[in-house]
Amino acid sequence: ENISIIGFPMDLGSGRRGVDMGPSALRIANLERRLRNLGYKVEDLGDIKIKIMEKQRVGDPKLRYLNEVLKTSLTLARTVEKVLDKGNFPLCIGGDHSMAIGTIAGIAAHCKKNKKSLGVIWIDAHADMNTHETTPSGNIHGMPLAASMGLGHPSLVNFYGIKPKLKPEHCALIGIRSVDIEERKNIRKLNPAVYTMSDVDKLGIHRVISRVLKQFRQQVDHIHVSFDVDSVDPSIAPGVGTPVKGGLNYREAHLLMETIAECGCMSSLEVAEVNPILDVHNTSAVFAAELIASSMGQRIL
Ligand code: DIR
Ligand code: MN
Ligand code: MN
Ligand code: MN
Repeated sequence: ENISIIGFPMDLGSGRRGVDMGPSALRIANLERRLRNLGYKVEDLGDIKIKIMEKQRVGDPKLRYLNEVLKTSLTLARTVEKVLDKGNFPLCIGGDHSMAIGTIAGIAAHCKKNKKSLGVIWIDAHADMNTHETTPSGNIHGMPLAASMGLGHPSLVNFYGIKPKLKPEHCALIGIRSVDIEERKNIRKLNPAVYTMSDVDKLGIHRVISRVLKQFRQQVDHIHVSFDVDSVDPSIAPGVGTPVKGGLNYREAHLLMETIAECGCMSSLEVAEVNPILDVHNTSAVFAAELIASSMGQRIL
């Protein structure tokens, strides 16, 4: 199998600077070599061009940097769609989580052409289900999941001409522990499966992911995993856009990804929110690269 790496050095969607260096940090953590060692053919398509914040206008304070987010997401969506159309596995590395707008759009377009149904496993401390009406920050990285399911600003919801891109019953969130008050209403309205950290504590991560995979294997043809590295506890991964206490521990995170690999049913992956500025010796990117390897089949024995 061939993997195509796509870098998306975006920080316009988040409140803190530095996640634009995520793709570099992951490459420096030897992402490509780790995947080659697993037997894959890997091509790195490089980074999608994004204008620096200093050259941008904020615009609407409830949809900060919307124009540049839309413009660059279009290039990302086209690239992802092309990679899937030629039969390769897209591995998108970010960048803040607004990248999911483009990634999911490209996947949805590929699925539509090929009459496949799409499922998304969203692993994150946050639900990313705000809209311009509920956001407390105006940061677009808090909105991509709601937008993909058809809720939010028309420019995001109608993006790439597919609406909705994802059905809520084909979406599962795992690791959630920080949800804004108004955002809760959006979650209730759309009603995807949500496994909070409390659920992970009670059920165990293996039971949680097994349940999701069992359902998705029966109901969808393409499983996309959207992994926000802040799902992991900041004691292990401090270099993330928005650290939140009480996340997945080292083995929970690996077991989660190993179980996804065992299923053999993941068709695309994106890894978001690595922020080397907040990191210590690139440990979070190294950890993220290890997790990617686990999800692609790296085993202890
Ligand atoms: C918060 C933080 N819910 C917001 N969101 C995210 O600004 O909408 N942080 N995604 O990673
Ligand atoms: Mn996120
Ligand atoms: Mn997050
Ligand atoms: Mn269905």
